[in-house]
Amino acid sequence: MLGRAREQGLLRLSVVNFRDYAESKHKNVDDEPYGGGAGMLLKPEPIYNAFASVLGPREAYPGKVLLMSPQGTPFTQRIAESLAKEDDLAILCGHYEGFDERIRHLADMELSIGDYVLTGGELPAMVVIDGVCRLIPGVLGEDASHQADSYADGLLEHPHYTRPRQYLGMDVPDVLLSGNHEEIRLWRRKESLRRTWLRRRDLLAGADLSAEDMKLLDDVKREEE
Ligand code: 4HQ
Repeated sequence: MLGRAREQGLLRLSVVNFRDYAESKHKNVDDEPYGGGAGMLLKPEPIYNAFASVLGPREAYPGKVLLMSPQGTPFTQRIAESLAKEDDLAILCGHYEGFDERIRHLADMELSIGDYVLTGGELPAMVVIDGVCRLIPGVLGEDASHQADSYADGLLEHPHYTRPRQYLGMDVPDVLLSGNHEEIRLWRRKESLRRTWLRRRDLLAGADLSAEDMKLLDDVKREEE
């Protein structure tokens, strides 16, 4: 999807290798921590030099600068939506165990993709790129299919079915074949609430639920007791 978006001119994406901006003749981008301890740290100069060479003075950069780190703000659909409104984004990341604290000063926002530790920030950066770019108008195609996604309204998605009607003894729910659009809407909303209640009860606190939702959720709770 992102490859097509680039071809269509909906998106410009480039990767900069900060090793090319290392100062020493050995092109080293990491060094030992002051105070001792295991592991190496990413040095600030290659990142600062790369930024200035490619994007110009930091204070003149018009977009948001992101830094990938498990210590960051959790990356959510809400954050993806706000980043998708920006014309320019820069993401700082690398393959390293940690970075010099002064690298943080380049960033507007530190983002985490989850509570686990990876070997580098490249995959987290790609996750953010994917989550943000699919929200750019035209990238997913004409239908606004992301509107119905999990999290778009704070709830998990209802179950989906396609042909065949029967498979390995598993039937498509009758209501989906009924042609009754109001009944289908209610069933989907209820199953969306059921999934969220069973799998991610924490999300219900932040979802804005209508009076109808509250009634459906009551039914779900009674059925799941
Ligand atoms: N890393 N969310 C370690 C991550 C990470 C995450 C990036 C690996 C930072 C120092 N980034 N480096 N989780 O695990 O964003």
